[in-house]
Amino acid sequence: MERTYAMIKPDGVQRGLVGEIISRFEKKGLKIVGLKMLQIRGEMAETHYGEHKGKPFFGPLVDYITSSPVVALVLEGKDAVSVAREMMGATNPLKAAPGTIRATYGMDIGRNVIHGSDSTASAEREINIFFKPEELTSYKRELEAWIYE
Ligand code: D4T
Repeated sequence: MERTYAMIKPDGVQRGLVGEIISRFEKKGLKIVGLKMLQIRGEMAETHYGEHKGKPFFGPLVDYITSSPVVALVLEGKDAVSVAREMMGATNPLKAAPGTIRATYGMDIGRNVIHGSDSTASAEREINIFFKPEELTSYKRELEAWIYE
């Protein structure tokens, strides 16, 4: 089983999409093992988006991600990183496949509602930025046999 980091961005929270988005992950069968709301501040934003430092959209991206609370999630499941990314769709909501979260709820690349780790290495890095080890849970779901063969 793999773990991935997902984050409902400030626009998703402000627009009241938290429940609907979390519900999609739950219905898919991904297991929520970490969940919290937090306000991202400067240094944390720069650590998270460090790879984009120097790009023209970096400043607006940091302003946006720190503008209002986010909801941070750790999701567990078979191929969780790629499963969650597929559910989110392409970075630009106008290019995202129909039915994905970004295609369904987004209109602009700078307001794309959700973030998801793009590899298992990024997932580990991002989970460590946003969660302390003791904030993550490990539990058995009784319905596991109805989700996985
Ligand atoms: P995140 O990291 O938010 O899940 O997005 P992606 O992994 O899908 O895409 P990314 O890292 O390339 O971009 C990070 C973040 O920057 C915004 N962005 C990106 C933007 O505002 N303008 C741009 O031209 C690009 C490439 C959107 C997502």
